Order: sequence, then structure tokens, then C-alpha cells
Amino acid sequence: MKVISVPSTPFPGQKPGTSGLRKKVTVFRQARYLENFVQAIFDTLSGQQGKTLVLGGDGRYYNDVAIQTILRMAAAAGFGRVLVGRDGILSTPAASAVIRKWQAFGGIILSASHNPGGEDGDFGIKYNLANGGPANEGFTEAVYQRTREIRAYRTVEAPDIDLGRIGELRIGDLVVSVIDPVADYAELLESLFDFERIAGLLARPDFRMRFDAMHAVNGPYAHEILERRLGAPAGTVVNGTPLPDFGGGHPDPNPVYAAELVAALADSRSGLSFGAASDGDGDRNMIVGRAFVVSPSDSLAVIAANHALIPGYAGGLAGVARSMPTSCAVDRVARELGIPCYETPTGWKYFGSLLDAGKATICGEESSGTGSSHVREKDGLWAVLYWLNILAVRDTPADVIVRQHWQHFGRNVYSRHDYEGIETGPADRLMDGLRSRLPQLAGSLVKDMRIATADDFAYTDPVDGSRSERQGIRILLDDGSRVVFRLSGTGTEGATLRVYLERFVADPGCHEVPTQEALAPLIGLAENVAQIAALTGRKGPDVIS
Ligand code: VG1
Ligand code: CO
Repeated sequence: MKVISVPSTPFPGQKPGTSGLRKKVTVFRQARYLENFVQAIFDTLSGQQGKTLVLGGDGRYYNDVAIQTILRMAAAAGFGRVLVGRDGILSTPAASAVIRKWQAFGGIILSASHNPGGEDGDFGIKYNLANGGPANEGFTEAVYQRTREIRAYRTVEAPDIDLGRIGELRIGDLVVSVIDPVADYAELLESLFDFERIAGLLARPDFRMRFDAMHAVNGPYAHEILERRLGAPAGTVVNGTPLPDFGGGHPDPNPVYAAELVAALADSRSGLSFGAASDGDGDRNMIVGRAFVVSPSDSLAVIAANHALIPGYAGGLAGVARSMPTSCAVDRVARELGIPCYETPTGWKYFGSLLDAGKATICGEESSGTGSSHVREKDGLWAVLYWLNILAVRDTPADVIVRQHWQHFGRNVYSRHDYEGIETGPADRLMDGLRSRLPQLAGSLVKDMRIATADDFAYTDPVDGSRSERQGIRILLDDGSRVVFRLSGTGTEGATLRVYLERFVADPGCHEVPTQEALAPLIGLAENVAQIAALTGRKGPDVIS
């Protein structure tokens, strides 16, 4: 096997964000761009000689080309074996499951998750460690530093190989095992949930479910697990054929981009009792009851509160964890269960050390991500099966389950407002302005609301002691309400401002007040302290979730 070294020069800005490096396809298609970043990953690793790498992606445009490039580079880097999903496909949670099951050295996942795909869409790449989870900040920063000084990448001369059939192939000394992308993952989920009971629910004539795969990676996973293994009627999974451009949509399961599903559940003529969806790479989920969208923060709390009903979790939870902007609903559950609740920065990479150390069993984010210690990524279908298992045992509709949860714990009314594609200059000025006013904000009175504390969230990992700063501006009112401001770290164009709003309502008589109405005073406060309209020129958010 002849390894060749191809001279290269650095590209600026190859800095991974919340979840890997994400750029436009047009950026990734530049000669040497992908190669430089992959070489920087391999240069940052040590000890990979002869070891196994897992490789797969969400099937978006450029997935197939990138996979072949990475296989040749993995051969040159000295890996002994690459486990690659058939046709180069692996959902993010399935990749995590495969890394763990086969004790691989690590994995490369090609995905820009919920971002649009296609020739003019987005592409992404990230590295996962041997625990199956996204590499920590220390690693991604080292990769970034390496991209700034790269002078060559290493590859081998070999033609593209056929990834359409399961089996073993070779590229020089490298063994390429083409694996069924669904099998290991489905087996893992089967070990956690009561499939018999869920099958019983799905067979009931009065229960009808729809799963919207949004033309993304989970189509084949949902067909296999929901329809084949659990016996849901054919047609339960819609938009189940993955497309390189996701059919032109945003594969992001929220009320705006999955509006059709939400509308179907709101229409009694559809006969549907339960709806769910997942995103581009299969790690996010949306849960919808009859005319009722479950807020992801509430979903996390309900999942934790009902763990005793689920075989894989009936033994108890070590702890729970949520990202800082996620509502405090799960904190109340943890308090009642007498278990710790950890608050981390946004992004799944921060949960890894808590899960590895056995400090947390279930984790979640307000952005439709929930998961557990079974893998080291959030997991869309896992959340859907968890809900189905709860519904099967409790024989209660999803909306009633949430309402009963509120009655018991109180309701953390919650919403996120996104201002997408704003210019980076004004976005930075808005955040810098807030940061500089933090000392004055604490203790001040804004429109009759008393700000108790205001800070920029910083986190010290309780396991490895690593520190992450500037993770979001928090404004806490004296009644426990919160407004949080952050800039997205996953976009590829301009900046996206996220404003997170939360208010606790104990009185069951007030639980049905519409969310935006209940949060109106906080929305006003956010505008008042951040001057969003004046600085960005936007009158309102693009997406409300
Ligand atoms: C967003 C979400 C965050 C999530 C991340 C990756 O990040 O807010 O909670 O972990 O996407 O999700 P940001 O920086 O844009 O707010 V996914 O489904 O893209 O892997
Ligand atoms: Co995703």
C-alpha cells in the first residue's frame, strides 16, 4: 500500500462549533477542504494504528463523495478496519451504538443534522471518541489549531469502493466492513423497552400513530423498528425515504418545519392519536399528542418521572442532566426522586463525562434532544419508543400525561425564539452589550419585574474539571423566571440569536393559558434589555418553538 502525501495549505475558519464543523456544501467541495480537516483529526489522535474506526453519515448531498475520501485517508492513517454503514449511512445515535458495541477507537459522523441539505445546503463532520460521544472541547480545539498549520494530507491511491453490499472489502491494508446500519441499533433499543407491550398498543384499533422521518436518515430505522419489529401498520412512517436534499425542507422537527404533522394531529378527522418526528441525522425528536405539541423540556421531565415503567430504567436513575437553557421542569422531578440534576452548556459533548462517570442516566436539551446512557448521543427513536412504552403502560393519551405531570409538579412554561440569519456584526454587538451591562442589570427593575441575578454562564465539568466560559447570558428574576440569550454554534450563514424564555406556574387553574401569552411579560423584558429590534432590524422571531 503506497501512502502519498499531498501538499496543502490551511483554510481559515475550520473551527468546530456546537456539534462539529458545519459549512455550506460549496465550501466543503473546495479541493483539499475536507482532506485538511480529516487530516487534522487524524494528527490529533494517537495510537490508532491497527484499530477500528466507525464511519457513516446522514446521507445528505456530498455524503457519498466524502465517505470515499475518508476511507482512503483512514487507510493512510494506519487504521486496521473501518466499519461503515451500507451506502455510507449511519444515524448519529446508531454510529454511537456501533462505536460502543464493537469497542472501536472512534468514529467520524458526516452530518449537519437539522440544517437543510442539497447542493446549496449544508454539510458537516465531527469526530466521536471511543465512548461513542462527541469529542470534548479540548480535542476539537486541538483539531482547530492543527488545521491552522497543516501543510499536507496523507491518502492512498485507490478507486472508490462499492458500499452497496454488506461484506468485507479492502483498500490496501485497510479492511472495510460494510455493515447493516440498523441492526446493532435496533437490537440495543430492543434491550431497553417492552417491545411486546408497545406492539400491543400499536395493534389497537383505537390507537393510530404517525412517524414523520422528514426524508432524513431515520426513515429506514423507523420502517424497521416501528413497522417491521413492532408491527405498526404500513404507512405509519411517512417521508421515510431519505433524500440528499431532504425533499427541499429543513429536517428539523419543530412546529414550524414539521407543521404538517402538527396539523394532522390537530385534525380529529385524521384519526391519529400520537405523532412523532426526528431530524436530519436522527438524534432529535418531536412528540405530538392530539392537538398538543409536547415541549422538549416537558418531554425530558416526563421521561425522567416515568422511568419506573420502562424495563431499561426501572432500576432507578443515577441522576439527570440538562443543558442550561433547557427548562427547569426536570429539576423538580430530580428533587422528588432525590437524585442530582446537572446543568451543562449547550451541546451533547458536555453530557459525555457525566454519563461515563455514572453520574447521570438521562439527559436532555430544549432543542428536541433526549437520550440516556445507552449511547453517548441524543437519540430520536429512543425518545419515541420511550413515550410509546409510557403510553402502553399507562393507557393514557400523551397530552393527558403532560397535563397530569403539570398538576403534580407545576408547569415550567417555556419557549425559544430564534432570529435566524442576522448579520454577525449586530449579533455580536447585542451580546457584547448585554455582557457589559450585566453588573447594572442585577438588582434592577424592568417593567415592574425585579432582576435577581444576571450572569454569563460558565461551567466546570465535575468529572474532569475542565472549564467552559461564555455559554449564554442568563437573566434571572426574583420569581424564578428566566430569560437566556445565546448565539447558535451550528449555523453556516450569518448569526442566529436564540432567546430562551421560562416562567414557573404552580396554579393548575393557569396551566392552559397559551404559552406565548403566559410569557408575554418576559418577551417584553427580553426586548427591553437586549434591544433586539433596534439592533437586528427584526420585528419578531423567525421560529418559535
Ligand atoms: C443546536 C441546539 C443544541 C444542539 C445542537 C446540535 O445548537 O441548540 O441544543 O445540541 O444544535 O444538535 P446551537 O449552537 O445552534 O444552539 V443537532 O441535532 O444539530 O446534532
Ligand atoms: Co441532529
